[in-house]
Amino acid sequence: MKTVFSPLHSRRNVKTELDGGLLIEPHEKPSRAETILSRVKSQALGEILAPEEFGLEPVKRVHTADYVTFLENCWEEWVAADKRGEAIPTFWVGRGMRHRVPKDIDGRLGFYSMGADSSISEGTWEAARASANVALTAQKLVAGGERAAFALCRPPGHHAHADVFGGYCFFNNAAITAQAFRDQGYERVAILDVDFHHGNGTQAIFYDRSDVLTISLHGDPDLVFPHFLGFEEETGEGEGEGYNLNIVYPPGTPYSKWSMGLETACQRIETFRPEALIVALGVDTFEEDPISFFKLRSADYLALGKRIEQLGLPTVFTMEGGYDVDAIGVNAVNVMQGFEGV
Ligand code: OKP
Ligand code: MG
Ligand code: ZN
Repeated sequence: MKTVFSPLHSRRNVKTELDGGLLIEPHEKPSRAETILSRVKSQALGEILAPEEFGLEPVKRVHTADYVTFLENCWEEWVAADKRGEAIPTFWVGRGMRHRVPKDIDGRLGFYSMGADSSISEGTWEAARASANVALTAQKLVAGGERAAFALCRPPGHHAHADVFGGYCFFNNAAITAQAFRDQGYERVAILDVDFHHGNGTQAIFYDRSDVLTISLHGDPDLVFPHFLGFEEETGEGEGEGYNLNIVYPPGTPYSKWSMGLETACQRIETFRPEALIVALGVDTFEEDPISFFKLRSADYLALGKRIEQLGLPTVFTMEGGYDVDAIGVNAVNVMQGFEGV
């Protein structure tokens, strides 16, 4: 399987993440992507390609133009406003207030975000753009006849809505990939999100559509981020009714239980008969992950890859989360090797 990777991911190297009232070293750090890349090389998974430049057009098929412009200018505006730290939102639209875009950078940061865990500094824009190009290059490979491709995206994407960042995500790479397939004439596309966290952005982007099936398996949002979306009663709306599926698990879930939901997900995908599949691949379901509560083991990722392969679909894997950096390479590449039947 070919891997698409951009060294520009390292342009996202913020020093802070607001967590527990402290500014800690971010969980979503550059070594994550480098560790996965090393494992791709040491396992000789396949060729490693640099991304092509697709411009902003395919990004704006999913994200609003004003949001894209905000991200492009955010850091410069922050610096111009004489702020001394990294750009972190402090204020949000509270209940009873107006959803109106203000001029002030503090107001705009709050308007376009869902949390304060994803500081912005110089280079975040370049890295987010490169991450989308990585996904779009993998999409092009698969549309061109490859059975599957691995988009080694960083930063991740599945928490980003059409005009909202947060959860370490800026551009929704999986959604951009799905929309690219649609725009190239693929009638039905499925997104299977196996990251530990709910793919809230992906769900929201396609919630009223029946052409893109969205499925996410994740930790109960009653207990964990993103807190305000991802419950099982969310099944889609309007045309999209029945085209969103959330499968929620409690703390301590091992692969023996998690894989039952995977089976339900795979059966739903089969009845949907998509022409392409995108797997939003987080490996923060791992037993040692520092911010998650499932109990998957490294060998389970081989089984996961094998089950995905059995769907028999052209498949793009977009990298999402996984924060045990020591294990992230083995676990992510195990999915690819399970898919390839190694
Ligand atoms: C991104 B992805 C932990 C802070 C959690 C949000 C988690 C974002 C996960 N104390 N911040 O889905 O892996
Ligand atoms: Mg998920
Ligand atoms: Zn996650």
